[in-house]
Amino acid sequence: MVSENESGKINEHSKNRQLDQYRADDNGKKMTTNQGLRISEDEHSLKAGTRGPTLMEDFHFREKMTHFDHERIPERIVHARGSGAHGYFQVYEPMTEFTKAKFLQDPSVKTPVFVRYSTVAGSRGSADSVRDVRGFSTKFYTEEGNYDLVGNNIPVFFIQDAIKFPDLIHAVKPEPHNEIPQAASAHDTFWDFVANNEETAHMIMWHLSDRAIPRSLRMMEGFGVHTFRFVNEEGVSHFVKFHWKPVLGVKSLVWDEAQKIAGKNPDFHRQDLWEAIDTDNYPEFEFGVQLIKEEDEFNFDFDILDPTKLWPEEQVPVKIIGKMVLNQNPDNFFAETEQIAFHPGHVVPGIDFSNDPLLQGRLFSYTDTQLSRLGGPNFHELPINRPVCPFHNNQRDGMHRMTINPGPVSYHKNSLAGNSPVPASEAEGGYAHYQEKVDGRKVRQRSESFKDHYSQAKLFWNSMTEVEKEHIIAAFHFEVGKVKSKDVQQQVVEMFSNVDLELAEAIAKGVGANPPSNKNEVETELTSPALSQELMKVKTAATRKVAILAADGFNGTEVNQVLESFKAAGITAEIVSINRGMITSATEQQVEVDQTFLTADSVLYDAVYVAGGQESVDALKATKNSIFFVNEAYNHFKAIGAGKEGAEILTKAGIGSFDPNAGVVAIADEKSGTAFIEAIAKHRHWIRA
Ligand code: HDD
Repeated sequence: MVSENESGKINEHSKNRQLDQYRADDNGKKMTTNQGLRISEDEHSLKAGTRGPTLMEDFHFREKMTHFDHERIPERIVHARGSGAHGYFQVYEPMTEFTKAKFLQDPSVKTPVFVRYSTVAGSRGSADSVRDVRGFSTKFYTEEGNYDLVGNNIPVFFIQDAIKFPDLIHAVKPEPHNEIPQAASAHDTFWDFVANNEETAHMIMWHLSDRAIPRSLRMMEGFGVHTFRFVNEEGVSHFVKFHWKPVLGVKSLVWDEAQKIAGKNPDFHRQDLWEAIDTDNYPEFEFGVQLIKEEDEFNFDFDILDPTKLWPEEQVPVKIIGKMVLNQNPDNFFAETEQIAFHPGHVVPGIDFSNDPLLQGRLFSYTDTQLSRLGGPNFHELPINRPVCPFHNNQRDGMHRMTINPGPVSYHKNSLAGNSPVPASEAEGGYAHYQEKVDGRKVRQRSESFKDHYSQAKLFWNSMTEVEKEHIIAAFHFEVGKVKSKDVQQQVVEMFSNVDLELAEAIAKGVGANPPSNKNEVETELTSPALSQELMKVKTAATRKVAILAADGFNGTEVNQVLESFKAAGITAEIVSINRGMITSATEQQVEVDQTFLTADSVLYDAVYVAGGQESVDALKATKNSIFFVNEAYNHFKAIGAGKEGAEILTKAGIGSFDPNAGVVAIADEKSGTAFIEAIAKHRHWIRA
């Protein structure tokens, strides 16, 4: 069993059918050892007498214990914390003009995919909502082999050359002497690295922006980061950058909320992804490409091979070419999400590399890391990693080999097996590297064209709205404020004065450093509105989660009406009350409480609605928790709705008056329900600030 389908026809179900061959259903079965021997007793080890020593011959105990002792594998050196899902990808129109990649030709074909999202710095068990870059890796199981797009939710990177990657990661990971702090960049070694490696400037602007604290894995963009190549049947190449655009728009948490979520629900993003798929609210991402003709390579004021640079969308538009739908949760976290092995070098004909020195280094690192993580060279045979098309070569043996290759021949060329397996011609789908002409001396140097580290950092800064700028400054205050070394703090201030003097002065003020002495601020008024998530048009309340605060005596008619309008808008709601169990409305309608003020918290919801009904409001008013709940949601700029009597709780929570423009909506009739949903769709109401 090497492949799912020797005929090469792949559809949306191909991977699932292949995985079916490996799925084991233990339900209703008798327990056995791994050798298939039925076990009669699983709670007592074999002893010499009931109070005597355990015997060596207890093979069942030994097998069970040995397996348990070896259940862990090394976590990923980066991106250890991750969550995955199955789905499919479909192209909108044939991309024949640009690439011969088969999965980008036929709009009727659904190519199976597995996506793994991740944070970078934290350990496997760290919290989801930390400030960090998010990994966004997609494995396309195509008829021509697996294609891996191993990207992030930020379009640029910290460094320009892969040789610096170990240094970057050593600096950001917990400090080695005391293993502090977990999953955080707010510490001395990271900021020391930043201040001494100016190429980080642009990425740091993104890292300190709201992009690094996404509301949901379903609400962030994805980027291939590097410049890749598309190559068509005629051998014509275009430079290409890849984009994922979330159908729900790009939304973020606020920092105070993100930190609290890390304690209240460390699995916040993982659970959100799982529940969305479980309730058929399938996450969707449109796939986009930016294309640059080969002859235009040098027509930009940045080097297109430099991974610390993006291609402004206003200059090089994003062409939307397809859509990915994630519609199936994994069956087993370890077997699928943990064992999946991505590699930017897993390409298909029609997709090739550029000379970006970061990408070139990645092409070595990914297979190498799987060898220690997955224990040998046969990790491609693990069910989640197997292509759904056939694979044949002369590679043999090694740890955990599963394929049985009959016959004596395992070498090329040969005559005994008719010289098979035989390399395929290009016409037969054989991968041929793009024949780029390269010419140069062997040097350990960076191109002069990589040396402008500040123009695009400034472009990003210029493109932010006021509130986004405030968040970036606050993030600098937090991150650099946690740095103990005054010297490093001052270096950071000096470095960012190259980006923007006002920004650097603001950083200095907040962290108690001296104003910048360096006045080399880069001069550019350029903006790229596409970089601002606040300016993005997608505004929908679909799949958002609202807390309904209610107790006995709530206004049932009003709550029913609100729930109806929520349903129509695709919003989910939970009743939060003082105790679990049932509560009864003023008109004797019973509803079940989902959460109490102890099990829930406002940070876990997108909006709060305080149900009307005097008795209910009086009961809620008597608990400080409900007041805090509403106050906190308000301070996190979330939509607040309240029935007539609910207004009393708002007043107690320090909210002046109803004001739909500030997202505080009185729920009185159907129209006000619509206003509340619009307020939720706006996501946050910065006007309150
Ligand atoms: Fe990497 C994992 C993304 C630069 C070396 N990387 C990893 C994952 C993502 C990225 C999303 C997690 C994959 C998964 O879910 O299993 N990495 C990036 C991006 C980069 C980048 C977008 C820059 C544009 N990475 C990068 C460099 C190197 C590595 C320069 C080393 C030369 N990355 C690795 C790794 C990992 C990895 C050590 C750890 C686990 C793994 O590969 O499978 O090899």
